[in-house]
Amino acid sequence: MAEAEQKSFDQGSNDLIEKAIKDEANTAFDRADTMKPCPIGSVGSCCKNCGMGPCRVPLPRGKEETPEEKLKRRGICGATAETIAARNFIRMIAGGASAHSDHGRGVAELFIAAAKGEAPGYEIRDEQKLLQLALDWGVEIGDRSNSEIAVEIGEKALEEFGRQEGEIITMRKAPLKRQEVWRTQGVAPRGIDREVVEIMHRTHIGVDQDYQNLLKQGVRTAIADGWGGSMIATELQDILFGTPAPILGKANLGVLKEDEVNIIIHGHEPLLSEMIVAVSREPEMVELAKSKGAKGINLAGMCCTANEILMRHGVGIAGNFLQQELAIVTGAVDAMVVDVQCIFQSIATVAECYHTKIITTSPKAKIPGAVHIEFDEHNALKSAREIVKAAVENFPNRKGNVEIPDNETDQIAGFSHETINYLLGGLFRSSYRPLNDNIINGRIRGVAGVVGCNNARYKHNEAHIAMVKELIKNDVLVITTGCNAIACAEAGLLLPEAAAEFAGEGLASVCEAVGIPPVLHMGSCVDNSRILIAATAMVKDGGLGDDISDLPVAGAAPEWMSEKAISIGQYFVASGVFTVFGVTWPTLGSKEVTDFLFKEMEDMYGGMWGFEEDPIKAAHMMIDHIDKKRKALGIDKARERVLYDMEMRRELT
Ligand code: BF8
Repeated sequence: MAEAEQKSFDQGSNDLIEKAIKDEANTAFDRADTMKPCPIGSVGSCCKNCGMGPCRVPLPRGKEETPEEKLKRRGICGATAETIAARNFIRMIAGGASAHSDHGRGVAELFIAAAKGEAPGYEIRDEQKLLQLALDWGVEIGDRSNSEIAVEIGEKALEEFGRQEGEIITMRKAPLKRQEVWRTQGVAPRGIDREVVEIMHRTHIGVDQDYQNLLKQGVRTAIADGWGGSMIATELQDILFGTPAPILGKANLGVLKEDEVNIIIHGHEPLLSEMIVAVSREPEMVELAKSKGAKGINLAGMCCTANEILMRHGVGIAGNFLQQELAIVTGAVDAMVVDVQCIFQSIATVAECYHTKIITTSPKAKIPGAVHIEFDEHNALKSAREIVKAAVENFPNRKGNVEIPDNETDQIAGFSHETINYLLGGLFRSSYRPLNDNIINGRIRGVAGVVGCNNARYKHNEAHIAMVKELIKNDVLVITTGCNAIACAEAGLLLPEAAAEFAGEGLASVCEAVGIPPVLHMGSCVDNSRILIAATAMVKDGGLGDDISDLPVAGAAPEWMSEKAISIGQYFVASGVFTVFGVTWPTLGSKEVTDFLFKEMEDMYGGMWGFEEDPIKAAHMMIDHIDKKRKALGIDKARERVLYDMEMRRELT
């Protein structure tokens, strides 16, 4: 492949794209060449919410539109381009928020079953976090057992999803000033189920026709995701499976092993994958693998499930979103086990060219051509054993066309909010004080949350890596989740040594003193709630204003593609964070809607959206914003460090 034609930043992936062509396995990289995006739908100018359409209302090309022409540019029902773009945008939020929150609901259900002793194999692993959550949610501790407390917490969590009135209790985690902003703007959310249904109602034909009012409901729903459904998922997962702490792991397709049974766990919910990790280490399973001619069982993760099992068990990551088909193309994957979200339907057809078994496990997500072994939370170990056995028995069926790239990297992950707190402040005085101090003294310019997907419209991982390198070079500490975290791992940025090589002098000096990488892996996409909690902790520690919108921070998703990314971006913005997306922007068909999101939201929420395809320019938009916030805080000028002698001290008194 000539360099100009390379579809991935990663050479091993490019080699596999070529192998796929030779093996006649059709991948997303091929389909992105032949399937061009619709220029009308991609900018939000197509409405298909009723049977009279789809109605298309594209901006006229190459000429200024007259007011009369604009008046006529409407759908059959009279909906304007603004209404249509806003409707499409908030339906994306509804989709993304639902995905995160339904994940959270599944965790809550398992949490209750585990607390009642009805889900063998699961137990409360983080007692301290359980008790903390009990205090936060007003659940009595007294002399009750952990199980009793956990049942009440689980039931309270489930109630939150359907809360009909008032505000979700989890939003109380936000700084007080932020909560007041939401109340003043009328976006303090009720339960996610109610908010999502209201989006679907308002965007039905003939209901809400005011784009600002539509966008307001989008904001309210996104807050119910980030500060609600996603946050509940993260909190309960930590209690059940353990709060992540720094852990060494490997990344990229090179984690696959030619002489072992390779099982890839792909998707998002760690409920079953936790059990698969346990079962794959059972001596009987390892013996079974040996009896089939393999040296052992090698587990690897893909997408956000990868982040979950890496953070808690150090299981290697085979890749991110655009590498899922390529893993199969290695010819070495004996089973790919999937649950929900970000799973290509085409993995089943790519698998037909090799020997890989695709195993679906969720009743919510089946794929024709895949084997379905349903996850039963009351009998999870049985499901996990059946799955691992199926993979092991498939090992002898390999077709001999195995090619595993030599591109494995090391990484350190597991930077939960609790870990950062401890690493910076120590066990007895855990705090964000050293981070705030280093921001105030200018060694660290600010903090950026860089997250999100890969997008087949863009060279795989290139924007992620370019943006993150530019930020750390300019002394911005990066915190990351999702597929960005995996891209950073593959580029070697999640190692303490990366600070000396890629970070600016100030950031590097802090990373070296504390022993952390310049890019901190905080988990999967639902764990973006950890970023909200970290930002709140920075506010609470003092010296950087009294709301998240005062902090010198910014957010980005340079290769986004999913509706979840839009929901995440919207709750970052609603929390007061300037957030830049790359690749494409879904409301460009309406100048009014785009201006509202990019400019007017700042007056309302202190945060706003931005769009820039070039990752370096986007990084500088973030840096400029960080500098603007530093100036407003009065910390924009480096303060001279003066060593006082006795005489100067006497003068002071
Ligand atoms: O939830 S970053 S491609 S894997 S949507 Fe999907 Fe995007 Fe990856 Fe995780 Ni998040």
